[in-house]
Amino acid sequence: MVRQARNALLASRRAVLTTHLNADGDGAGCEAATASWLRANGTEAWIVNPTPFPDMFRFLMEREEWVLHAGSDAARRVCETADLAVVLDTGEVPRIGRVRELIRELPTLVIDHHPPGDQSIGGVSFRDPAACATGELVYDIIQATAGPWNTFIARGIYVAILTDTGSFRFSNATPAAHRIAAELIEMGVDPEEMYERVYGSAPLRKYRLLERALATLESDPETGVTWMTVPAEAIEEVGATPDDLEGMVDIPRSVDGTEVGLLFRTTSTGEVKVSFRSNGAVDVNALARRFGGGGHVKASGAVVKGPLAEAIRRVVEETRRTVLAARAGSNNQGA
Ligand SMILES: [Mn+2]
Repeated sequence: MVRQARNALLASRRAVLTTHLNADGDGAGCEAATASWLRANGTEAWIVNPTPFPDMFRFLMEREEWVLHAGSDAARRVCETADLAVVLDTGEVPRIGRVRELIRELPTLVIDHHPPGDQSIGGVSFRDPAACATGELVYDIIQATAGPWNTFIARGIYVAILTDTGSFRFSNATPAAHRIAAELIEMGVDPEEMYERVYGSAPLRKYRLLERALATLESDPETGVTWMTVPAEAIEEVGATPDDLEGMVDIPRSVDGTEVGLLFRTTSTGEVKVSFRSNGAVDVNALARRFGGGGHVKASGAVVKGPLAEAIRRVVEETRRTVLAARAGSNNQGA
């Protein structure tokens, strides 16, 4: 699979790279690294994302001009004349939004570490759910080609792995994740600098938003359900971007005694987006599915009908019931 992916990349003269909506460090880091590596190999690489390239990851780009806005004439021209589309960190059609139309006619290579869903993007695919990040797969491709490596390639892959492993704290912080990080540090990546750039600073508006959200923090100590709301007015007032909400659900989850942490916010269509985080006793994938959503056992999401107060009441109530049922189940098993 590595060889097939590498061959597809090296055969391309002009490639369009993309990733999922609201690119994270893995998506953006893989794009920055792959663009630099392809350019070093003589392929004209461009980045066209369904939502704007995140400001916080711009420092990873060797040249900012390689990033094109999906709605621009330049992006349309590049997609019309490219010979390959590379989809990174997702393999699902709905996750690439408006870019789907732009790359519809192009041969496509998917490089991803998510388990395949039911709306897979066709073409050549290099997928491995055991990889800690898509950055691990990009690393494998570049190693299989013996580089060439440069600072931008190394930093992009380092940040991809750093962010997807929660700074090497999650269960996907595998020996491979650490080994690759070690190699990249030997190539000159400065871990302290990368941490500072990614986590060490945030725009003031992010803290203003957090202040407003924290004022809504509530907890039911009996069941260990803790929830917080990001008020729509606050998002508007501070001019928050999706990056500013990143990681906020970890606050209710991290409150002492919490089994399930919930984060609520209204969407532009008036529906309510819910993020579920479990500390282990409750399967929040199953819980989110009851509201038409889903995800992983410890992290999931759903979009439910408004109004907000009613959505909170319903979801909190169902979550409480689920925690009590899980407790009863484990008590029975113990008896
Ligand atoms: Mn990822």
